[in-house]
Amino acid sequence: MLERTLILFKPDALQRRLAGRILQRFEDKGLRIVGLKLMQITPQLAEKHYEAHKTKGFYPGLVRFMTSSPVVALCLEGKDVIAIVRKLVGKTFGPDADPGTIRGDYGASKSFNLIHASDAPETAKREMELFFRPEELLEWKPADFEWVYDVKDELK
Ligand code: 3AN
Repeated sequence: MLERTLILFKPDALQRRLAGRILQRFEDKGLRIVGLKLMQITPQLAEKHYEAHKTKGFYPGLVRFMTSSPVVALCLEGKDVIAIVRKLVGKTFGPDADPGTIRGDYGASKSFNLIHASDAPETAKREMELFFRPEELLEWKPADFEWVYDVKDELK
């Protein structure tokens, strides 16, 4: 089934001019951009987004980091896109992440880890609603769609 996921290129990704290279990886995989924007996250939005980590020691620093300079918010669509994107992103901490993953190739830090990606359908829905208005997410079909997927078998 086609699903959607929310991705953020964190402030370190933009400060290090890695946005283009990171986006390229998702396009190369055959995933479809359905929403994309540069934005400055407010403390309120960062706090809401990371609500689940409110009691953790790293939470205040995480909110400070996420609001320190602009981020890119990206919504991607594809079959099983949530799991695929998590694999492309890699383990949470740069030093642990495997080579070939985004964090593994570009990240050396535990707190500056370049990118966020939703981890389940419920969180993807919640996060997409936090970062995008419905009209900012577009329905469209890339010209190569039938070559990215064996449509008759995979998207029944
Ligand atoms: P992921 O982003 O891989 O889903 P989570 O959900 O465990 O990781 O953590 C959310 C975010 O909190 C991470 N992306 C990371 O930026 C931050 N974080 C998690 N653990 C730590 C930590 N021990 N120190 C600093 N930041 C952390």
